[in-house]
Amino acid sequence: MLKKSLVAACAISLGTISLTACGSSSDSGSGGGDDPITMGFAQVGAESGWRTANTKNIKETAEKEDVNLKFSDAQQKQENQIKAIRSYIQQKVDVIAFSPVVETGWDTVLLEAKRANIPVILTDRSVDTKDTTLYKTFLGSDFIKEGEKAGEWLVDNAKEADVNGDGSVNVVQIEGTTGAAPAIDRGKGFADTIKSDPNIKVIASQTGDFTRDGGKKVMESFLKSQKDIDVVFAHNDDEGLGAIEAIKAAGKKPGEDIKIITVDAVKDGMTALSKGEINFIVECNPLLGPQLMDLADKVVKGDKVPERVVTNEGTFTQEQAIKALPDRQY
Ligand code: GYE
Repeated sequence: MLKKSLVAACAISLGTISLTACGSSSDSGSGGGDDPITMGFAQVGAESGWRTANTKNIKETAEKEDVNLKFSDAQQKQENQIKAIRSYIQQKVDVIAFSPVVETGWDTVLLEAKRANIPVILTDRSVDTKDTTLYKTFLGSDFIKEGEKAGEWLVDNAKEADVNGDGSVNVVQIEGTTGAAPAIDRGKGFADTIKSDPNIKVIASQTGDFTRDGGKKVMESFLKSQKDIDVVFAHNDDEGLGAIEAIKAAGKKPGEDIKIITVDAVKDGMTALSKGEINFIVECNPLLGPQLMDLADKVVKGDKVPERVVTNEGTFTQEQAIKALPDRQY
């Protein structure tokens, strides 16, 4: 249980036992005693399996930790997220957490939160700002590394990935939401890594907005406009799953006639990988709830938190996906 005002001696850990023991006394000082923390969370949307798992995990953890969660879904629109943040400021929540749909354009609203003395935690995606005092910490994946892992697999498997056997590995890229940190950074990590093999070329790149439908439409157009596609690099599983539909509809075998690399490792993606329809997935962990609530507890108490908390992630081949799938939580 996360409580607002606890004496410093109790603020050592997030453990339920110590907090319950401390919080039950009447020494809670000013500001509402042992009221639960109120968190305003401005979510990106519900664009992907990753996002659904992330939302579910945040809601479940808030409930478990007795955090009063105000949740909003911005439907992938920055203006909706800004509105949600302003309303959390007005409601005087204890802490604001959000996953910025795009990287830029946040300074004004974050300054409003700062002036209202409401700490902000970035979760999952980062913002691009010169003023890093506008938020307390950023919890999430290293997206550049994710792009690099995708590129490394391709460099290591370039021979098999040259499906057309003409000596060049023609890659089409389905990007995430334009301007979003994971789209920018995965693209960068991938591009920088494949440079080491001059035979690997990105012949076309377009956004699929991190959705299945977007991935399908982009792939349909690539299949019409591009010759000899060997590989698809999709910035998330959902786009890759959409691409699979388009490839099948064009009479080709996904995973064989065209190799597919994606990011996330959600259940649907892992299922396609275990069937050989996707060839490699870079993991991106959506279960950020426990770490987020821990950080929220600390920033509300005024405790020091690290500027950056990076999540631990792996990668999956077909054999690894078959093994991991039965125990997969998301
Ligand atoms: O990879 C994608 C989602 O920001 C890490 O957003 C997240 C990305 C995730 O829509 O599936």
